Amino acid sequence: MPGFQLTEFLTDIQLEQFQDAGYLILREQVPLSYVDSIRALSLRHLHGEVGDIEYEAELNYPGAPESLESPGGRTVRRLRQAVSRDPVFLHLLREPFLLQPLQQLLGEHIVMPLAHHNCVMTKQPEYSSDTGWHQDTRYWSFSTPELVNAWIALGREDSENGCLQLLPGTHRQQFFAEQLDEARFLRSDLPQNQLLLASAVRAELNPGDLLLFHARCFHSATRNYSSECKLSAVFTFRSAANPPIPGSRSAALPELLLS
Ligand SMILES: O=C(O)CCC(=O)C(=O)O
Repeated sequence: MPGFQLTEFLTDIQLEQFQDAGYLILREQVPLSYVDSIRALSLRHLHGEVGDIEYEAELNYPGAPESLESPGGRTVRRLRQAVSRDPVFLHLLREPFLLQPLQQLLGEHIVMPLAHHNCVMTKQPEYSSDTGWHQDTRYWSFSTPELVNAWIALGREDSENGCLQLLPGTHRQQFFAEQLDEARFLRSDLPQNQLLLASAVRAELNPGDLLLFHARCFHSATRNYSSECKLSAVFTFRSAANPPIPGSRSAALPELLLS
């Protein structure tokens, strides 16, 4: 999977890669000072179960504990509402190394909905789960599905600990209803999906690497088979010209006007 050196401005080649593949990795884009402080506070919030938390047991994906009361039931999947947890997140979100590439991808005025990815994903060694192939936009409601996710590695991410995998180009493709299950995951049992699934790429990341991916790009991840917790800070962005549909879940919370 191609990666790139520290930059604030995306080159034409990088822009083209994002348009074609629906993702881009910017290596060492986020300074380690951010990585270290977000990692430390995430571990504190994880162990103290602080703030708005999503538990693995609530989603019931393969590998997750059956209920909050069963063994491993308090395994955290996500520390939600990251920006409400510590000022470091707002500092990070206003940094040119993040905003500049987003402006090149989405337009001058960048908005971050608080209703969607605004979290630290916490994939723990025991009781974490497999997330099937999905598009984030499946339950999101905006004027257009043109949204971009920023995924910041707070540690090593690889196939052992459940790094993100993507299906390149799927942000531009149309899918038939029968290719998806009732929860709109791409059906991995279906012969007609096999060619697509064979094109999967793994986003192996090091601390401070930034993965930008289109919210329509299908992605998945396995559970964490390693002995250490995997942490990633994840945010979603839209252009000011792409507002949420009034009354929808996407419009349920305020938004940050970042540029
Ligand atoms: O790390 C994972 O399991 C994938 C998470 C994900 O894709 C999501 O929550 O939308």
